Amino acid sequence: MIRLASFALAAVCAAMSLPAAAQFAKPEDAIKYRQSALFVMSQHFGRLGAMANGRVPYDAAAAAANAEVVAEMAKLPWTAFGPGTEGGKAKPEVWKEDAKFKERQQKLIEETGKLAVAAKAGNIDALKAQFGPTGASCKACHDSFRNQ
Ligand code: ASC
Repeated sequence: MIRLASFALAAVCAAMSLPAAAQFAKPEDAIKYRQSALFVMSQHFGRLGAMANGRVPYDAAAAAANAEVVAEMAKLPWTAFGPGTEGGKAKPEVWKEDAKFKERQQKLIEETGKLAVAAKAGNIDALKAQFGPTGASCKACHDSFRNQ
């Protein structure tokens, strides 16, 4: 039983350490995956923006739910930028400036995490205060790594 469990654990660890590209059947799948995660993120971020900017009434529960999705989506795209997955709107710099790209990813994950915390606080001022810095972290990465 213990042997089986440790075998299963070893298999999971081996799968996790596979090259990122190996998680996708083909490069187009990786591109579709990262674009999908980013698109879902943008939809939910947009709903938060509508509240933060007063275009729709503030709804604390909806804000918390939307921010939760944003924070989760922010973690996903990065494994889908593996070697051989050039394309979509990604600039070649993605595959040339690894440290900078990773730093931008971390910043987004950090800011969206703060956004989820702020949204859970249940007041619009907390949401407004963190909306701008989060959008800035989207933009900082786009400016360097995405074609318009
Ligand atoms: C959005 C969205 C982005 C970011 C960015 C912020 O709502 O789709 O890509 O915000 O425009 O500057």
